[in-house]
Amino acid sequence: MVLSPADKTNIKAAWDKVGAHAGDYGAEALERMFLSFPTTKTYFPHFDLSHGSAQVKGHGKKVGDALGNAVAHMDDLPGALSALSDLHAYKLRVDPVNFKLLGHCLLVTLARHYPGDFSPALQASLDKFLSHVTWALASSYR
Ligand code: HNI
Repeated sequence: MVLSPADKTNIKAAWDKVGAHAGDYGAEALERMFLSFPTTKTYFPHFDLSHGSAQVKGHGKKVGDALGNAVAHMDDLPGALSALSDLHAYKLRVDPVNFKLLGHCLLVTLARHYPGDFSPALQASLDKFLSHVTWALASSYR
């Protein structure tokens, strides 16, 4: 499964719209993940996970920025995400099944904020992109 030129155009255009909201949407996706998939909370025992928490907002910004960096390096996601993959695999020891859950919550978040743009084609491109991000993040586990 490769990202086609059309996928790349769709993803770049969507991320341009996200712009300065990346941190907010990252935090919203995290909150959705913690509520819908409560086992994910076990990785954040040191966080205040309540609605509006400054820690979740701060972490949302880190996740949002990492995704922005991934969009900017779509042709080399394993390279762009290798340090993060090492961190999640060796230090944080996050089970990679969880990456899919956050990816799903990111999709829902974008669909909610951009209902007019969120065509089936855009969903498919973003879903592919997030699968590639997930795959790259999981590469240090192999
Ligand atoms: Ni993740 C830290 C990016 C999925 C648990 N994570 C980070 C950091 C980034 C990041 C960036 C900060 C690194 C640093 O400080 O150098 N994480 C991402 C991305 C995804 C992802 C792009 C998927 C799209 N992480 C997940 C998932 C979990 C997860 C699914 C667990 C359910 N991440 C963590 C934990 C930390 C973390 C735990 C450390 C948090 C802290 O500050 O203590």
